[in-house]
Amino acid sequence: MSNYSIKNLEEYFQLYRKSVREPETFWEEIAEEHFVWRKRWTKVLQWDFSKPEVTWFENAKLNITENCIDRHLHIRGDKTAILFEPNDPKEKAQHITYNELYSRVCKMANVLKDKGVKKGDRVCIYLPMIPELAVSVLACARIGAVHSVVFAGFSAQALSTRINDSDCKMVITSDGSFRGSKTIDLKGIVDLALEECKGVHSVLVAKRINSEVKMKQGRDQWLQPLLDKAKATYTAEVMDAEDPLFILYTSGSTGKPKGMVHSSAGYMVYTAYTFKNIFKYQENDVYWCTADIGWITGHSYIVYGPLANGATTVMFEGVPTYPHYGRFWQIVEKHKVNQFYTAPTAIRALAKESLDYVDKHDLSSLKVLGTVGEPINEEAWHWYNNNIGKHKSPIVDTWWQTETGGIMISPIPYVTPTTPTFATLPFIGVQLALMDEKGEELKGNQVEGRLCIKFPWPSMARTIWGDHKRYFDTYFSAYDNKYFTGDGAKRDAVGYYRITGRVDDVIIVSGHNLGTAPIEDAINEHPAVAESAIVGFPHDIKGNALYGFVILKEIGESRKQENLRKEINQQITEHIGPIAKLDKIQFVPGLPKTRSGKIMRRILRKIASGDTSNLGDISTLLNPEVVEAIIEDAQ
Ligand code: 6R9
Repeated sequence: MSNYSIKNLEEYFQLYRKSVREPETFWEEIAEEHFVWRKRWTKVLQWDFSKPEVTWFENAKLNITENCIDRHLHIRGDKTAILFEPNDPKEKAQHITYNELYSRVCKMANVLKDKGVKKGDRVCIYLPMIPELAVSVLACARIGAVHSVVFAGFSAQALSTRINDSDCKMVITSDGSFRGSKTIDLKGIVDLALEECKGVHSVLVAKRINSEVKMKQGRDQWLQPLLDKAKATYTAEVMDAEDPLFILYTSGSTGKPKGMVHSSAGYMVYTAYTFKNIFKYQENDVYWCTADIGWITGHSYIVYGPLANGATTVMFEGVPTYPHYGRFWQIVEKHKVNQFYTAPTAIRALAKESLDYVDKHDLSSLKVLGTVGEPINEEAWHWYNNNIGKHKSPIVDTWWQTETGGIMISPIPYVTPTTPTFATLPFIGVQLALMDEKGEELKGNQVEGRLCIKFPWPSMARTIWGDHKRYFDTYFSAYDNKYFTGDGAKRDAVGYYRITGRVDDVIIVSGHNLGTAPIEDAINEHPAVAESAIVGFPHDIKGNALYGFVILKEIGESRKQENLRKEINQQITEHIGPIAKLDKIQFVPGLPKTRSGKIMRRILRKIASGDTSNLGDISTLLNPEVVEAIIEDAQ
């Protein structure tokens, strides 16, 4: 058991050294002692980053749901696996035990099988944060189908692109969703999306908001009656270690979203091991991650990591601000939450409000606090530490990505001394490198560069669905034999890492990754628009907000321009979703470009953040005169 739970700093360093010196032995021991396998592996690791090809636990057989559910039944069958807290505090919470989860997942698995879903088929899940979402994910895994969860805030167009990219046969959705005081017509969005998706033969619809929806004959069916008739047992499909478990889309610097493909065995081992140590989960703790399962954080640290450890994991349907700013703290008190994991943007939004919302609640159950998704600023860190953790719950600032599958840099609570805004040390097995502009690795401390990873870890994505070349080009071509993260980082005097932010064209808004290219594509489709460029600028709550510089085909009068601003945001909402709306739109006569025609975003970023004092050398621009004009008019 010892390697599975890290007790002090010395042990961390010892294990870290072992994981670097003998990575195969290290991971083999973890895999052997803490998981159930149908068949043992023949080789722990094979890798070649020049292709890139990575295989963990080659030839092993397993089913992740046997590890997340079945093996717990005889020891903790009556323990709550999923604690569902609805959007409306007046609606009762649901405690779904491991026994119940088993039968719900098996019933769902039988429904999927009956509808013709086979091992390897892709199933799109477009559901709000209701138990059916976790159940559908696990049911896919149980029958060996590859789930592709699409966050239920994405538009019809974003949904259809994702469905078509991975050729999904089926969509699981609901009539609608509750979000704070609003309801969202999810089924309507699916109907619209499916006009573009010829490969989808069936749609299963969970009932959540009891709205009137149109059901297309021969394609759409209500889920519940099918579940009622289904058998409550299902023998798990035997999967190969490297069989894809799921696809999850993430934004890229260029147009199309990237369908990151995750494996079965490596993903399971790494998410379970990180969960146990980074949240210091103890039997009977109640753990709550506020993310949505539509993002990687929800996959790894609401569903798979916690359940593989037999944990009680809270699933919250609502938003932090409804019906009031104390909703999170009310839930912590109500369910006596021990580990609480959220995003800096939520902390900043709540920190703006009166402390009464916090102080009304007993938060003494909390033992560990976590953050993820973007760099946490010092002020938010202290607010979290003072008012939520009361200086007694360590904050784990966890850095990782959709691509990494699990947490890569983080303190270990009660083990690693924390420093505000530092994600601190690499997790066991994670070999980081900082690279300079010339492509050399920066050795020693007190250096800053581009963050890379130079050795495989079990939960790394294996490819981009349908485009292995893009996988290589995006992550493995910048530096020989290294995975490039897209982030910049500093290593301080004691070897702690601080993430400085993206160095590519991805902008993180409220913790959501947004690529500039798809937003620009959406804007450019407006008939009045000639060209556009999006940059991020600092925002108190969202971390970054979006600033659009737009060239119109004709400069109209200002009233018309106001309407255009609305239409442009409407266009973005339709193409991507409301999360990508622009905070500011400036109509400009031109965009600063290099002689090779590349937009100089560096200059636009400075203008957007109001810092025009030092724009650097603009003499190399094709059109330096537009810079003056843009500055004059900047908002
Ligand atoms: C898990 C997740 C990944 C990008 C990543 C980085 C940023 C995430 C962070 C952080 C600073 C942290 N990021 N955690 N930056 N400190 N603790 O968020 O995955 O949605 O793919 O985003 O988020 O820029 O590259 P994903």
